[in-house]
Amino acid sequence: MRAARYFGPRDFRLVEVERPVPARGEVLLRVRAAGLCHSDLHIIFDELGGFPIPAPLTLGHEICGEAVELGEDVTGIEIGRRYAVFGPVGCGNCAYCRAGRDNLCTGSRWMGIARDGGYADYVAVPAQALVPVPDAVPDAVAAVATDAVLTSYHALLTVGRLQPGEGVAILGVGGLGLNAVQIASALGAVVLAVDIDERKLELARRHGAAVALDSRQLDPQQPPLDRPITLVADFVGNDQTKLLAQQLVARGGRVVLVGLASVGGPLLALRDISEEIAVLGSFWGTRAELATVLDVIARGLVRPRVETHPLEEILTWVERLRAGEVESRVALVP
Ligand code: FEH
Ligand code: ZN
Ligand code: ZN
Repeated sequence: MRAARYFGPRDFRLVEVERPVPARGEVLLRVRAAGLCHSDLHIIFDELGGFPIPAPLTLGHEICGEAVELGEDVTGIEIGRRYAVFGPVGCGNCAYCRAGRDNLCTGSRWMGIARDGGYADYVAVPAQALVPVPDAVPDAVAAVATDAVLTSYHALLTVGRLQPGEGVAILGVGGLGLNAVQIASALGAVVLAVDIDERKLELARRHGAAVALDSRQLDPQQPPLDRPITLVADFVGNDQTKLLAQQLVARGGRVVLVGLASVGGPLLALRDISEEIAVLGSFWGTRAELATVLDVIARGLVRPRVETHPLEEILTWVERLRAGEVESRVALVP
């Protein structure tokens, strides 16, 4: 079968490999779509601050597939049915899994990051990672729901504790940020969208942002909403956006860091302390939240923007995403 594999920094190729055989407790999926994430770029171009990636590795951690073969002891999975894959699949036994925080599982082997992922014709997945896809949700939308929507949902609701009516700033309106704009405005927040790309800012206005501004025209001393910005979610995570987040957030507010553009970076220690700013990390989401996200999408409350392209073109789309030429989320179709 075909697989887009990482062999080491800047060595990412489409190759022929053996089709996987599902081990005990695993399911073989025929991949129907796999979303392209900025984190894949950070892996390919060695920008994760030394985070260990086992090579060779098939990347792709946003997966929708059809169950075609069951490993031993698998029950409750239907051959022929479509499933979304919960990427940070937990062990089910550690304190975090038992507390429903399986995204923090100490024993997880993240799909497409620590074990072979979905940029391939087939992928073997632990059965407990599979979430049925509602009929109303297309393959590519279900794929990106597993990260680009789930991560935004988790960051705003679970970590950010978003409240209806509060002022919320979304920094970076790419794949995740645009979903965050939709989620926050659907939940009654008043949303400021910030980016440097006018096309993305126009999309944000069309998807619920009350105000959408180029960060270079934004004066943090004159926040542009009719209310304090008490929650800021940074989906970029470079030094400039981390600083802007802490300048925008109101006294006593929350900053949620999601993007990985630069490991480390500045913190406004004095302000964070004297004005009790909560700076919070947010990672991916939980399996239970993924089921909720798919339901929210099936009911049309969030409409993720996805464009599909053949798996054969993955190297082209990696370069276009890196060049900032992708407006929505790209999903590769084998
Ligand atoms: C992927 C790899 C490492 C860290 C974070 C991520 C996110 O894209 C998962 O949503
Ligand atoms: Zn990702
Ligand atoms: Zn666990």
